Amino acid sequence: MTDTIRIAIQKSGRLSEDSLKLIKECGIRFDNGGGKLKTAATNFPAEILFLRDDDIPGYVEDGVAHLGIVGQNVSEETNRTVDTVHKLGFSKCRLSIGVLREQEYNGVQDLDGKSIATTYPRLLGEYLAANNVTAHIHEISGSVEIAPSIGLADAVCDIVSSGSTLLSNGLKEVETIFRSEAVMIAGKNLPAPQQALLDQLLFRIKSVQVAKNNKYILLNCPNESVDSIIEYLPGMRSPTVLPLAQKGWSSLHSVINENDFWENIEKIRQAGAEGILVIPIEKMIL
Ligand code: PRT
Ligand code: ZN
Repeated sequence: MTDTIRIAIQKSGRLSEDSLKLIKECGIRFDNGGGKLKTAATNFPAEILFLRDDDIPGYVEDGVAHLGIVGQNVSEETNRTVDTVHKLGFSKCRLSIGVLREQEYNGVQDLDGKSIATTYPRLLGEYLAANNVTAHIHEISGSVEIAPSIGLADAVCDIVSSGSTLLSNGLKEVETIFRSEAVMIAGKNLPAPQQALLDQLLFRIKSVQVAKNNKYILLNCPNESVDSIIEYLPGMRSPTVLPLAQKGWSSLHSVINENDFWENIEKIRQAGAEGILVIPIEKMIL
């Protein structure tokens, strides 16, 4: 099937659920039961491959998969020749350096001559070189946070999300070297049919993302308040204004951005709006 697009996602781990959710929100249906390694979509020319996240950039580079969903941390560390085509906004985390809490720390130069345990030797090496620090990079494959307390290394360089793992291992976060989120990666020079399918997918992903950042809003207001309320609710082209059965009143329908929501809702109420309903939007095509 040369006109099928193969999408690699993490089989099981922190990226799996959101990756599957995104594909489903794009209207692509498939059966992922039974711990399969590969499944075909039923209503879109796509195959989903379930892999370890560290292997995804390599498979995309080799063309085994056309697309992959991985953390930027993994994509950058593996340093494969792939394109990052879209940021997906989930699995946000950072790659940070931590040292024992009781250790005095005044800046990155304090790491000179120290040993740092990590599973990210490439990104750490680049960071140290950029800061003119010479430290020994101790590459280990897991349980990095325990290294200082058992005397294996002076510091760690690992993924941090809430910070509680560092805290519970007696460490403090002293440098953030990389900020990451899940991204979609694609092979270089995709064949034309797969590039066309990628374009369709990106259109759907963007519609889902825009919808998540916006809410549908309906409200009632006296006719004389309509103009001032519209200033806060410009909508897509412009809001819909319909007469209520009660004389002198209107119903106004529009879209409001999630980021402006609380600030604007207060102003809208002060301008005379009442009976305000706010509804999630599933897809939004601008
Ligand atoms: O089996 P496979 O190789 O596929 O999975 P994995 O075990 O290598 O990766 P997984 O599922 O743990 O993580 C996948 C991706 O999720 C990572 O590459 C990151 O892009 C992203 N991500 C987001 C995280 C975290 N948050 C996270 N908190 N990856 C790992 N962690 C770990 C971190 O290593 C540390 O042990 O969680 C701990 C820190 O968390 P806090 O909340 O205590 O700070
Ligand atoms: Zn992994």
